Amino acid sequence: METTIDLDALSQAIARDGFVVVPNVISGDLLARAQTAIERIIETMRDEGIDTFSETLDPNDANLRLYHLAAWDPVFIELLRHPVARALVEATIGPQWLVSNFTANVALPGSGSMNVHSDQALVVPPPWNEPWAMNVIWCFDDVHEANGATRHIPGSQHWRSFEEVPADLLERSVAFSAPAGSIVAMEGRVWHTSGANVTKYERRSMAFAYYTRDFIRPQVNWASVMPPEAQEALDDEARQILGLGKMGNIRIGGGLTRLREGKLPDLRVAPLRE
Ligand SMILES: O=C(O)CCC(=O)C(=O)O
Repeated sequence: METTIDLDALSQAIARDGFVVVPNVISGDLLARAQTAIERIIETMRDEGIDTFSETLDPNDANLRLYHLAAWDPVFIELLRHPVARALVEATIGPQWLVSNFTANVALPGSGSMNVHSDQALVVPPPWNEPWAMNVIWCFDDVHEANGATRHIPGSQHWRSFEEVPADLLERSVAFSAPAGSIVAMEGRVWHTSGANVTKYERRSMAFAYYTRDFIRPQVNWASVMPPEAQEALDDEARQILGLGKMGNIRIGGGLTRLREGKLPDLRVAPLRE
């Protein structure tokens, strides 16, 4: 089914509500490749004895945590650059961004909620005045409350400091609901958590593409987690969004160095240079 996507309306919804659910962003071959890649990663992790249980995040091992998706399969680079994801990220946090992290959480029956958190609070100290981070959540299964869909706290994008964060977070939380192939585009200040999967047989597979402004150090050091052959297969733009160029934080300063030429730097749009 062809769906018309009104990017302006979606960006306005994010600015107003902190998130938007966009159905039918992927389908057919691309959705199938992403689902298959998730299965393959789980299988490989099991074969290689890599633990899928993240004790620091989840209450039990019914959540399978898959890290560094972009290092495992090129389909995830494709998702990171998907035009809808990209347009919403850029409308929300601006054109200069890096991929901070890309993980999957496959919640099996019996999985429970992790601690409620905001992703921006994980990487930037308060005050959280503007959205400097954005999660594009890819739904590879139909997700709903009973199978543990991500839950968010309405209005929490307005909290500026830890003092404003109430104690009854889980009670205030509301589950997203979306068919497979949807994204939930959620700005970084929205407090959220995984839901509990209380179904008997349903699995819930979701992946979290986490983007931050380029002056924030990414959560993952892609140069370290990505095998050399996977890095060599990347094109220039993929290297750039994963922060794999030779240089690190030079974009803002790049503008200042041109002061000597008598030009005022435009700090907002100074190009990324190596
Ligand atoms: O799995 C979910 O629904 C939420 C995951 C999440 O927020 C995280 O991994 O930081």
